[in-house]
Amino acid sequence: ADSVPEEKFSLKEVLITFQSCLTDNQEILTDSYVNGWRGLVRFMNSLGSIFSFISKDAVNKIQIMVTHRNGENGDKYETLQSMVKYELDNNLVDLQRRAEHPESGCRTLLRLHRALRWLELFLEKLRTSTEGSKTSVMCTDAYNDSLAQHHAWIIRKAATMAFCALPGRAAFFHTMNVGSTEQVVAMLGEAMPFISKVYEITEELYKQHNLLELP
Ligand code: 1Q0
Repeated sequence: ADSVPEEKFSLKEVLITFQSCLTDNQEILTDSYVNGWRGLVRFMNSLGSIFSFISKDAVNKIQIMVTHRNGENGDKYETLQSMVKYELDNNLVDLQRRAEHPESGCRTLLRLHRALRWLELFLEKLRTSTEGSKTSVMCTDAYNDSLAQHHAWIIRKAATMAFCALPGRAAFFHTMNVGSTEQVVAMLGEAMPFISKVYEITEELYKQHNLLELP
């Protein structure tokens, strides 16, 4: 599946993946969702090894989802909606504390879902930023308004320190390999609605089933 040559890597393809997550009846395809994260992790790895403690965790969660998908009941994991139904109906989710099912699809995906909120906030800041804006500040603000609430102090500290190593806005846009600043801004404007939509639908699904605080 990973046949795109390294030098052609563009963040545009990654962000467009989130568009292909949505089915006609507003369900979210697990494979596309996971592929979107895979591409983001690849991009993050190109930013330097200081982010490897983050990508390690992300890769671990991606792998858990792939294992569910490749398992005996893989078809039950085709969409996030079918996954939630299957795992809840069969008591495969630890609801109070981590116990028999520490790697349920529901709790694993919740971590990626929370990170998607960070991505949404960060991309919107990048899109509306100006030449003097600092990526590290935008990234930290986005993090504090989303993921940080769910992280222990030590992780918040490590994450905030890593963000300081982000390249400046111009270099960051260059690494995205999308083209001029105008093209980056246009691409972000195009991709954002899909990311927001995927986030919203997942949030609603988790809220309906009372899964937003899974341990
Ligand atoms: C470019 C900078 C990347 C910033 C990524 C922000 C996320 C910071 C998260 C730091 C925490 C990672 C360490 C482990 C945390 C876990 O404890 C936590 C909870 O899991 P658990 O099992 O302990 O309950 N895990 C998480 O919260 C999941 C974190 C997943 C992070 C996935 C990040 C993927 C990479 C994204 C790079 C995107 C760059 C996009 C730039 C776009 C530019 C247009």
